[in-house]
Amino acid sequence: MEELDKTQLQLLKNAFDAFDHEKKGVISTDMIGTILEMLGHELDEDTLKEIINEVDQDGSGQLEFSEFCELAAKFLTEEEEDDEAMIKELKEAFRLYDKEGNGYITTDVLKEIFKELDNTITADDLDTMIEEIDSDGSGTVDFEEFLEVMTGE
Ligand SMILES: [Ca+2]
Ligand SMILES: [Ca+2]
Repeated sequence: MEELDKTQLQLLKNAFDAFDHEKKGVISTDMIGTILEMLGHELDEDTLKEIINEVDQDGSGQLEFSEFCELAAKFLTEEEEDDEAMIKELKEAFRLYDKEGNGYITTDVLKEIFKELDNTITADDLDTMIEEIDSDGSGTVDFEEFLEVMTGE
């Protein structure tokens, strides 16, 4: 199961509580079709049954909150991320590498990152890649340059 972040969890908790009218800590699987429809997923009965069987792991006919999260994760993670969310994630990734908060990553650090991602990469390949990425030849990669690499634009 994909991890949900804190904001998503909070939203799910609110949604769960809203459907759990009687505050039993469970919602009936009969609700699932309705919930998914509200989220913009119209499923035929068979698909719906399959999904319910899959998420209702203890077969109780009701979804406990953890099962509900499982269900949501299936649909939330299928959604295309919008650009804004992606840029935010990349910014966070960039910050991880830019440990001193300089606003740039040195090309040496970037080489290390590429080597970690692909240990078959040759030094020549690396140099070529870095040359392309560091388009102004400053020896450092700022966020703009980093973004271009990651989004392939
Ligand atoms: Ca259950
Ligand atoms: Ca540069």
